Amino acid sequence: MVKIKELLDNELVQGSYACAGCGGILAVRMALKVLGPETVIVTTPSCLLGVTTFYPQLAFKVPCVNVTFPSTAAAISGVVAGLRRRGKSGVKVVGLAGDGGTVDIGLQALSGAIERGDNFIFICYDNEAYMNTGVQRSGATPLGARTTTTPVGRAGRGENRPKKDMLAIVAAHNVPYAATASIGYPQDYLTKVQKAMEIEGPAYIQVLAPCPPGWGYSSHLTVKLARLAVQTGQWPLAEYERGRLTVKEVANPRPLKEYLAPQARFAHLLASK
Ligand SMILES: Cc1ncc(C[n+]2csc(CCOP(=O)(O)OP(=O)(O)O)c2C)c(N)n1
Ligand code: SF4
Repeated sequence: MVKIKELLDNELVQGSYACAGCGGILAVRMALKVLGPETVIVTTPSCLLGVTTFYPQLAFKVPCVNVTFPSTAAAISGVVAGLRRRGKSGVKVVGLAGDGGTVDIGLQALSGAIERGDNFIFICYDNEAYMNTGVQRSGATPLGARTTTTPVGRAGRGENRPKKDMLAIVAAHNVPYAATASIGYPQDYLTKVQKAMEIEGPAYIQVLAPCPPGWGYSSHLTVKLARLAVQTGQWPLAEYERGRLTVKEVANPRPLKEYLAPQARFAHLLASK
């Protein structure tokens, strides 16, 4: 179990242009406190890339390679091979991508890299839409959510497909380690990052990362919503290890309405007809 007090107190990502209350940047900031300076980041077009790499500034204090959407995990394999060739052991290569760059556009390359058994961690910060380009739905958008491409009106009532089960897709590759996490439960999340670090081979973590403008809520609610998602059963905390899936039980689930009500993307589901 990671002890929060023992984490790095210096920041390895600092001075980004993320919105106030961005769950994605929190997910990355927290993970880097466990990963430490011996890390090479590979990122893809996303809010994360947009807010951390404003030339000539770079918010990361570790090396960071920016690649195209579909090639993230292929580039990860390349960096892993390059480090091996140069005899640099002990450096972890970590892919960071939004849900669009993971469950949709980056899926093929990720599948290949996992299948090859390369030694890397892939962290998907899941804000449940393509936020950087204006809140378009992705394969990770939950059923019923309003996005700019799943509007609410005469033509539809928000997203009409269930969220893609990415953990099951990754687990089907017989990956050594995969997990879901939430930025609302830092100790659980960071313990999972620590476990992923200790794996010699591919590891995947999908962390729920609320987005105030994309979900339509006030920025001070980010952590609360990340907790409510778990407490209402919307976001199970799961781990797939050595072929076994475990899901943390929610003792007394809270009413789903508590999670939905603060978010404009679900307003139509609660509106009286
Ligand atoms: C192949 C390709 N398609 C589309 C784009 C345009 N684009 C850049 S960032 C982005 C959204 C990324 O969404 P996601 O991966 O979910 O990350 P987020 O912005 O939500 O952090 C899109 C569609 C692109 N750069 N490359
Ligand atoms: S739009 Fe959302 S994901 Fe993008 S920087 Fe702002 S809060 Fe973060």
